[in-house]
Amino acid sequence: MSRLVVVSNRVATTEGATSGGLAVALRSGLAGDPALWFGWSGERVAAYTGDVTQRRVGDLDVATVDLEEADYEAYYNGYSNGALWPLFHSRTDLADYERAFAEGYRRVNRRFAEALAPLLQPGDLIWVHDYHLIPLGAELRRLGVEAPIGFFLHIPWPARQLFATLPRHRDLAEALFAYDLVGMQTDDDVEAFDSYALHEAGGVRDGDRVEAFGRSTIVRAFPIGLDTDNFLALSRSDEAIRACDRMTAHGLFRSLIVGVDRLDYSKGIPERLLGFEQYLRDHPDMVRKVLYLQIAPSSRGEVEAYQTLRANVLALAGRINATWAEMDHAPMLCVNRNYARAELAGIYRAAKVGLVTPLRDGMNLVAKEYVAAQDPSDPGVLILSRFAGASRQMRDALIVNPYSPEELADALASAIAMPLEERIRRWDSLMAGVVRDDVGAWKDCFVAALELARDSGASEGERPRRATRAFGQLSADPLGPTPLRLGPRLSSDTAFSAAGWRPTAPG
Ligand code: ADQ
Repeated sequence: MSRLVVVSNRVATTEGATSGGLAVALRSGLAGDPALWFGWSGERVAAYTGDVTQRRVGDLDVATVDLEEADYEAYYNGYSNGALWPLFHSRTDLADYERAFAEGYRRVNRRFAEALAPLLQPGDLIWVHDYHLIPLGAELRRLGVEAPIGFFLHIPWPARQLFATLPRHRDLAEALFAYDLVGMQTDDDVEAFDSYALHEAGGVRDGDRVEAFGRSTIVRAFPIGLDTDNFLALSRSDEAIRACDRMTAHGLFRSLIVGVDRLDYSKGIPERLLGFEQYLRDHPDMVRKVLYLQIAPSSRGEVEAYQTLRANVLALAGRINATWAEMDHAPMLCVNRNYARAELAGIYRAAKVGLVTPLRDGMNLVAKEYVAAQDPSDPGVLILSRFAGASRQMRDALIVNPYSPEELADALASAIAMPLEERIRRWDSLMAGVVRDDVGAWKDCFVAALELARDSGASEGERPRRATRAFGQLSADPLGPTPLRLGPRLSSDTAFSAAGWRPTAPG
């Protein structure tokens, strides 16, 4: 069996303050098979050393490097979270395109490649994750790495005209063609990528394969799932039951509405609060009958846009309570901290409504967690933004436009009044998808497709050259192209049936 080498910006082997969806997914997705997880340790040092720290965590090999302060600023805060994150979430107004950030991004990707390459063994499959590391594949190829390399983007791919606002956007898009396989969350993301590759870069699509920049790669959707078995076990734990009891007691005679998000502008928290305010305005008789709990721990607090967002959310929550609270009741609670996943499971279960209304989201695992935590005999209702990747699969949620406070208010009214029979019918269907398309299926499917991409052997010279130039280098790279072989086209059906799994058909 091949060893899987997973590379992500952060290596987060234990649940902690900075864990987001990617860390949660990888921790559970990697359990079981031989694997190495490589990435940043989370530590910052004055000057980069390139020293790799290796350790074993359970059955997982972990290798990390420290980042130097200047790299942290330029690569992490600057390019990754100050330019790519807002751009890929359609917030070009917040994107900061400084050339020094792009240089730091390129430098760290090169450093990661140089630190990782000596750890690779024959037969390894390499799987690179997310927007921090788009050029890593090209950097590894430049160092002569021949192993199959796949890439998965956890966040949305932006619309063509937005992507073109990024200086040197062609370099970034071209870097993806160093991979054997590129995975995105949804067909919408694949379409947006195609639009760029075909219309901006003069490429063509043939089945799953996209050819552009004189190279080709497979680009298709692999919707990520929940670590469902693990989450179900957590939701039966004493910690979950205690949290559920606590919230149920606190919300006695009231319907609990819950939102759980990292405090990020992509999650639509202020818009959601406006929707809740509209609901109270439209239904004054319900003011004492509902309690909205918004859990939103701070993330990326050093970035200005996040500080502004935090102030906005706290001001709105304050306004809602100032308007509607009475001496013995406040309609909402806004909590700025992390909870253990088991506690979250208990909180979800106590809530009659799960409000998941991002303005833009690659998938959104909170939506799936909310469904998994429900009591099958009395499940709550999921309200889900149409702009979350999850809405492509979870058609039995109440799908809303998060920009419209009236629509959010109407959805809240429908959810709170929904009869038990309809709640059970919707939940049954949602839960079937959460169980079937779990994180294990996602991983197996991606890895099977990556193996097929490698094994789809053909005669020498048929395969378009792989990217050998590093991100940002001139096309006339003196290293020149390396001729490689191109196999018969890998069809998506073959890839999925190889893993014995198909994604839920988008509605
Ligand atoms: P995120 O943007 O982090 O992930 P999401 O998928 O919702 O978004 O995952 C968040 C995770 O963090 C969930 O597992 C949730 O339980 C946890 N979490 C949130 N608030 C918490 C709190 N207060 N305490 C403890 N845990 C908390 C990125 C993309 C998503 C994509 C995932 C996975 O932005 O679109 O779904 O990667 O690919």
